[in-house]
Amino acid sequence: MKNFKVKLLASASLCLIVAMNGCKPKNTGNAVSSDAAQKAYVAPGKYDEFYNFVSGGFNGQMSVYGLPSGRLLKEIPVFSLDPERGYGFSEETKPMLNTSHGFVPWDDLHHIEMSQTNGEINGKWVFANGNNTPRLARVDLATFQTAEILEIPNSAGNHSSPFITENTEYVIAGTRFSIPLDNSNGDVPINTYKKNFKGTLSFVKVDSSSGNMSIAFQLKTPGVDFDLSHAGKGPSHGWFFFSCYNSEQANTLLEVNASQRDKDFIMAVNWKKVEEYIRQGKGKKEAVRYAHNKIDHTTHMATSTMETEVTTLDVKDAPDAVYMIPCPKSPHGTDIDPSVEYIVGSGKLAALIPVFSFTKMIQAIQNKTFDGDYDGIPVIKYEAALYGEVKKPGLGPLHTEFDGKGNAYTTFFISSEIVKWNIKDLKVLDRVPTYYSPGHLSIPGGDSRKPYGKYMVAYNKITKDRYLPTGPELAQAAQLFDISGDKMQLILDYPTIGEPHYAQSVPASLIEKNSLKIFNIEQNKNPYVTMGQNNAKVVRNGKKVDVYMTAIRSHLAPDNIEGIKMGDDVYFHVTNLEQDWDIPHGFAIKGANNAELIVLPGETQTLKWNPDRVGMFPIYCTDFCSALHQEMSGYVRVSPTGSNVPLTFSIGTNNGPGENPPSGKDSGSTAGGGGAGKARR
Ligand code: K7E
Ligand code: CUA
Repeated sequence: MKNFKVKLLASASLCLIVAMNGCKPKNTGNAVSSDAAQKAYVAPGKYDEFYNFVSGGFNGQMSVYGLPSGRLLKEIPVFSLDPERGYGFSEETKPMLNTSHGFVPWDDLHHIEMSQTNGEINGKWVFANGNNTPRLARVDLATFQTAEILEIPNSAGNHSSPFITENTEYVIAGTRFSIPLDNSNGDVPINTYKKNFKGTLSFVKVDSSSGNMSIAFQLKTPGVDFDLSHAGKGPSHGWFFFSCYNSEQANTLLEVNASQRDKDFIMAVNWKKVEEYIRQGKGKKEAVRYAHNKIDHTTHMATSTMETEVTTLDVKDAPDAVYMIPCPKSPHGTDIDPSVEYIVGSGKLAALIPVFSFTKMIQAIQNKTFDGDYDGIPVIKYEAALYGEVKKPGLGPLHTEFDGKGNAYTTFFISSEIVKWNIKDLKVLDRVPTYYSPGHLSIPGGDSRKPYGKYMVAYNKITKDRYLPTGPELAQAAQLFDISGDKMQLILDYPTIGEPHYAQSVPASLIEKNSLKIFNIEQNKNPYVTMGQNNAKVVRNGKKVDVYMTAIRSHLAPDNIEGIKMGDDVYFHVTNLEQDWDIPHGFAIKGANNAELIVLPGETQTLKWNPDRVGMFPIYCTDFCSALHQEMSGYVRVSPTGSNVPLTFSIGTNNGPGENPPSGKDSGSTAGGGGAGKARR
């Protein structure tokens, strides 16, 4: 393998010292010199220069790192349950994971894309795709929480997503798998693929102030597999480019049968024209079902609405709006340079990189320089759209990013390397090995009109022999390179959470200034909020028991509850009264078939509990919040069905006969009231 043929990264002087000491390890070329390591060093207490948002692949989440340190700052739950934060476990967040298939607690998150203004990242939201049960998510960068999830109907495997247009007009959702569409008969022989299976490209509108998503229209296409996409910007604004493979329309052993043709396609869609057709009423309203889930940041509650209609337009009814550009060998990435003139196609099995010219493509369309059609869609002659080919760049190109200085960087999965090449003359300038088999790569702003250059991260699929062994499965890993000079220089290796695919980075200043520190409790509109500890109470309504509980350092109120009975549905509505940054409280109860809650300052979260036996159940705060965090606990007594134990609740007053609380620890008064209460009916 080429992997081991590496360049010396160490500076000459350091090499000399190492050589003189005679302790040069055999694979020193793989190691990072201390000179290089300095570039990734962020001193304790100092902030990173960039936020790095990274897809988690099959963990269904998004993680946030700092660059250049590689420090993991946060994992944001998106499509998968997260017991660490109670996401998908609390009553408030359960609706986020609702779909037309019911509650789907997991997905496969491959790509993230940050909202843009004029083709530049604006730091408001970051979108993510669900690759399994087709969904789109929007994460709010003020709270670093998932704010919205939209299911995509007529789709199966939302892989070509969530790429966006230059002013975040649309987020795209292109289906990886073609299928019989939702309201056609899906109960057909699989080998009727060519007849019955269709693809769709969904254009999802984003409200510029709220960020709310809605499906504007879906384009129905021939039954190919959509892989990746990017929008034109500036002069090419109005166009979207989608790589597609399986133009053979095979339905079995795709490895062989979808690799028959020498070229597949990049589909070019003039979405402005499609918009026009939709305005003229050429679209068809179709009955479908898909979930639309949103969090309200005043109630802290998610709601799930089942939508029932979508507007579709068949490409056959959209003349002059859709074209095919031939692209060699099962194209994967389709990437557009910051000048937005060049479209880079990456054939997974190709040994060259074709670069297409937007200007030439438009001319070819005007001159009708076509090479027949694909299922009625005009196919532009390869040479007519081609700007040129990067020759012998490596094997298996996957993804390309740009540094804004006229250079492109492409990952090669098969030859395990990143190759830097010049966009204008298509000459290879430099190559570095990666350990091993990189998928995506990421340069801050590297797919926008304003790349920040400086750093590049490779996301490697295989780390064999790079780290201490951890059993049969090893972590996926990132490698950070300094790209400010002519040569790419490896400066840091770090394992990652999940299996990263795409990632994006932005200057910290863009995000930092909008970051929320607390939720204002005065604005908490949760129907079960408890405003102040004096209002803490337990209310029974038949078998339903609502516990209005507060949390503040260092007690839960009430902390003694009696009169809960077998068969009850108990809801602990915990309001965190803190108005101080970084003081969440947790809540857990023994035996709950559920997770904990983490309640952020000013927020209310609800845990549902069904007692399964008679007895005593401790409750406690799970987040080490103060010196007396271990004291932040209590008891819930469960009695048999039909027992006459009255419902009572208290904090600080429920002391045994003749026993007094120890002096100086009059919890009744620290609690600012509390006291015993009688059940309310
Ligand atoms: Cu190349 Cu799903 Cu973007 Cu992974 S995809 S690598
Ligand atoms: Cu609150 Cu620990």
